[in-house]
Amino acid sequence: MENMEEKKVLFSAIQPSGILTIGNYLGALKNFKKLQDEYKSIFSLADLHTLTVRQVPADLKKNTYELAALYLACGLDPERSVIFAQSHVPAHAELTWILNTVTYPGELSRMTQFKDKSIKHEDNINMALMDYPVLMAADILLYQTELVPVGEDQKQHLELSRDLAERFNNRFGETFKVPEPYITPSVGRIRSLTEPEKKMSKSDANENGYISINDDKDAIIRKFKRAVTDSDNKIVVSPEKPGITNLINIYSAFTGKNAKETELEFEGKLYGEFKLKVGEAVADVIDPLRLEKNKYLQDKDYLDSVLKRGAETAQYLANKTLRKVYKKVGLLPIARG
Ligand code: LTN
Repeated sequence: MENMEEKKVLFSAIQPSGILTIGNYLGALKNFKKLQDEYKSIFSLADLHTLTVRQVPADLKKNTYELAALYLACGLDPERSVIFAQSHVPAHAELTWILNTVTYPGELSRMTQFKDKSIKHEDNINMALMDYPVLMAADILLYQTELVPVGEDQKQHLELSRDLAERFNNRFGETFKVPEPYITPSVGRIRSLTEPEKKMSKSDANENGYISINDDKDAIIRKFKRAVTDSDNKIVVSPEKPGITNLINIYSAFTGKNAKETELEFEGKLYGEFKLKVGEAVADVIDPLRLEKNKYLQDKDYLDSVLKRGAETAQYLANKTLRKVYKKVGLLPIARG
């Protein structure tokens, strides 16, 4: 951690809410290792966020280990990054309470994700679901974070984090750094393999629509073989060819070639051959990743020890900010001695 002082603080988190797709991989996990080199990086498992929709407790537990193992398989190094479970650091819930005192219900009920999830989970529209963005602001602000890698779907939440930081600072004096979005290199939206008009999603009822991190090589290749295309045989990016465009984007993202190079490489080739090549390119990355993750998963004691160590560092950093906040708002410190 040489020159730690000069590096900016970067915070990111993923929810342990089940299957991750190659969309999640490309949008977040793939960049983690590089971010770890360039920033003072903090990577959390956002388990408290996951509770905002109904969970089977045993599954949540399993998914949390899965995600921790996946972080490590992606190359995150507990010696260099802070890797921890959100619920292990009480300051996240504590700062959420304070931030709630400067948050208006209107700004939360207007959030796109809240509205979407309220439709999807209409039998369980709970207060925590609405408060989700405030918990996220607490995650970020506790570490005096400067940079937050965000995809399109979380931009609105980061904007709220910035508003809350500024509002608190204005009311109580300079306390929080105001975080900036870190624009992740765009991979283009990864779409469903069966309905390319839709985003690739793990909640898709049709398993052939998405590639999960847990798919093995055979499953990956089979799903790409079945991917929906169209009836002419041109491998080019075009709004009229959402299926082929999606496959080109996926191939580009996994091989590092751009769309033009990909088009040239497959000029005059048949769809069948192209689909196989896309499947192989994806499997070349995802298969080793899955095996590595499963190796980590076999050693729960090691995973526990990584999370324990991360929680200790995170608690130390978070409590520094929380103490400042409590003092600013006028809460009594605990008497010493
Ligand atoms: N809401 C995010 C996960 C998340 C997060 C964060 C991301 C929770 N806390 C703080 C960045 C910073 C998601 O579901 N993608």
